[in-house]
Amino acid sequence: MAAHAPLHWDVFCRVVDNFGDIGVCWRLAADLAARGQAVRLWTDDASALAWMAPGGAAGVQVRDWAASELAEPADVVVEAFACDPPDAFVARMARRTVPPLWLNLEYLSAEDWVERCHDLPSPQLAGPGQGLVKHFFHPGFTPRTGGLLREPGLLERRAAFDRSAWLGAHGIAPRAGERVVTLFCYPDAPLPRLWQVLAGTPTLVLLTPGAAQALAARHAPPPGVRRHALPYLTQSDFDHLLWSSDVNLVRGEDSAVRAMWAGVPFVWQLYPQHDGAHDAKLAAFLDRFLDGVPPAVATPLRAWWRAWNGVGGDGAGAWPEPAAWREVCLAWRAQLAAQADLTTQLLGWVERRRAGC
Ligand code: TRH
Repeated sequence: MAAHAPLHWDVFCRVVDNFGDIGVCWRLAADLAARGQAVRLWTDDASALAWMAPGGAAGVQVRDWAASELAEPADVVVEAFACDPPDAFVARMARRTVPPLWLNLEYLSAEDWVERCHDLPSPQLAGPGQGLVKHFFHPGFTPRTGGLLREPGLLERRAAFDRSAWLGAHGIAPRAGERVVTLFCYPDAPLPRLWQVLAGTPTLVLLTPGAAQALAARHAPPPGVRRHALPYLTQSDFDHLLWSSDVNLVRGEDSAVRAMWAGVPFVWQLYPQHDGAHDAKLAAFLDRFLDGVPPAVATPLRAWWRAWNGVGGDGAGAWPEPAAWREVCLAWRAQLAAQADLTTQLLGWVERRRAGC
């Protein structure tokens, strides 16, 4: 891992809803700090960090959003998901002799336009930041994007993981021959469809708190399918949960990326958008994920993922054969792991900009 000049970073995170905003920002802040950077994470709601990262991280200061109005800007400002840092802070940025580098960290998408928009400058022609240039930093699945968060050593830890020990330590006891499925979904997930596809194979479903447990309380599973309610886990143990399962149903953005690093069959329920934009995002991802995959796997997967996301997939039936499905996920992970991770790219981008490149 190349050494990078230790800089000061301000990461701004406004919690819109759910856990992904703070989940992504925390993961980025902790990864930067682990690489020697000093990070202030400014957020309007740090409450989820109490269970997501109860021990915090060396080098990360979690600060209240409002206090940033009086703060002196750092060397690099990361505005997550266009959350608009306070005007007073931005005005200070503009007044600095050497203005900070300013990035807008965008939401994850597999759509083609992402590659065209990644790293585009946005000169601020008016307002408190007049004269500054903000750049768009797009995470993504190809080398012409900003990549995905993947902290150093993650895949090595994954390879060394002891599933049985972790499950046992957390009071989770799959029976012999029982498939383990993790469910992390939105309230509109069509759970009866999941019960239908699980029926007939002994399965232990691990239910994350919130929507998954609420849905499973309303819809009893078929015979042979057992439910186990989980507490909120730390981000590190959430990874271990994904690594302990045979199939992961994940949602949003960050848990989907973590499911890809798990190398286990997964289904992604995208954050539902009222204008149906998640349909296009889903289609774009599936086109990349299933590119070159045999129809025996690609066809049922695409149908089922579309049905799970409520965008068609009426013919959705059984899942693909597990070993073939797992091979697709392992090949996808290998393809992603061959690309520079997001934090490495971000650090390189900052160094180039500060060197005037
Ligand atoms: O919670 P989400 O639906 O967050 C969403 C998405 O990020 C979406 O892109 C965004 O627009 C919206 O928020 C505002 O799903 P996501 O992205 O997977 O974030 C969940 C985070 O919570 C992730 O970092 C994993 C973490 N987590 C734990 O650490 N432990 C747990 O027990 C659970 C259930 C989640």
